Amino acid sequence: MHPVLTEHRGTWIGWAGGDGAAPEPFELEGINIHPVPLSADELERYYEGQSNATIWPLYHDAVETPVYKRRWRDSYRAVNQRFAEAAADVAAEGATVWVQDYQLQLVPAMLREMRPDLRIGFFLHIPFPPIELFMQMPFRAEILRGLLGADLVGFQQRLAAQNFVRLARHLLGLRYEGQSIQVDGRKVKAGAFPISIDTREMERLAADPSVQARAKQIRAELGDPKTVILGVDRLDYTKGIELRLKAFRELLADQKLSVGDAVMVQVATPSRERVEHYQTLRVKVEREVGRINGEFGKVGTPAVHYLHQSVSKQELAAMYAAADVMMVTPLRDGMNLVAKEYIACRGDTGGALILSEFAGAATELRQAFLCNPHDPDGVKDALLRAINSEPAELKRRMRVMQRHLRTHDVARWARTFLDELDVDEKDD
Ligand code: GDG
Repeated sequence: MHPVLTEHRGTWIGWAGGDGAAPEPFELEGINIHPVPLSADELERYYEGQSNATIWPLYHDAVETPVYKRRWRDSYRAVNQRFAEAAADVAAEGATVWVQDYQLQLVPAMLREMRPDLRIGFFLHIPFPPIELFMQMPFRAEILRGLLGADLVGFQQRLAAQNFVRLARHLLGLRYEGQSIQVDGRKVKAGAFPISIDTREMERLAADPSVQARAKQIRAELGDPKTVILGVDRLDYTKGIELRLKAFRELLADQKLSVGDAVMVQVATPSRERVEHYQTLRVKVEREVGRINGEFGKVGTPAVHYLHQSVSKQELAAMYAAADVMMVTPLRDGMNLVAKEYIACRGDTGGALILSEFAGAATELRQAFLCNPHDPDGVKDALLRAINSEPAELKRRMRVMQRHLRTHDVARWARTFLDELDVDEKDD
């Protein structure tokens, strides 16, 4: 959101981080920052509970079982109300407010109630589930009404927007035409707005001589193998980290790959560490890494380099530039920006992207080596095809995807959404 906020001179209303009092509003790099506090109790119930142990797994096809607790729901309401009030206080007459993501789905309706003069947009960064799954949610109608408070509800994918309009009919009996829902005499539009990256900025960063030098150094430190395979994810069960490790282990066991020739680097950034699903996942991933290194590693030459830490943007760009194969294998992902960042960092040097069909990015990046992450043999096959492809073929694929990302960047994403929000107003 950073490049979007600098371009549009917006005010960012967001969680201050941590618990306790929030700092006074301040300005940073031309952006007005308006912090909103969460208490320790809200951090546990609203953020870790309702947002990340209920909504997050449910919206990601319930790949982990969602947990439903009434006290989490109450906290979600209270925090959404606080954000709505903060926006109502800050927004000028007739201003546009753009609400971001699943933690704030009640805000559009709450805000409309207080400030009917505002133009309200909502964007969901994660998938929106099909009706059958959404119907599990105990306060499903309230969430849906919350979202319908917006004038425009944006999703990463066309299918998600369709799930939403169908749900409005199914759950609330609302009429829709195309992607437009009739609500209390208003028109609420739904649409797909696939998010992207600041492509030029990422290309510039990767081309920086210090980043290029670091990329060479990383390869040397890995023992100059033929193939560097990279994974970069928040340590999250939706990202398919375990299945990627398993595919690599089986290829080593089948002797289709050998340690020394191929090495895997997995950056697993710490995330939501107090949520139980995440603690279980960490144990599983670390056990698998230990197993692979125990079975296939040699002294000084592990098969997998595992980093459970966050790295700098420069280091990340150097890793992308150093990697021959990038593995992005989520079981479900709204978009996946890592896939796009990797492509932007390749310059004209080729490289291969293995991409899950269940990532939003797969709709656009058709020249990736697409795979079904639920099929281990399919993942192994995609990895081998990527490793064994001709350099000219890899460059050709990469060039097509790079061209796409240069025009479809984050600025275009924001412009398209905000224009659509504006068009509606003129139509009214
Ligand atoms: C949600 C949706 C959607 C990761 N580790 C480090 C680091 N990162 C950066 C990556 C990338 C971002 O974090 C992760 O974005 P993703 O899109 O891959 O995934 P989520 O965090 O799940 O994001 C997703 C996205 O929202 C946007 O709408 O695409 O589907 O789930 O930018 O580079 N950055 C640094 N160090 C790290 O260790 N500096």
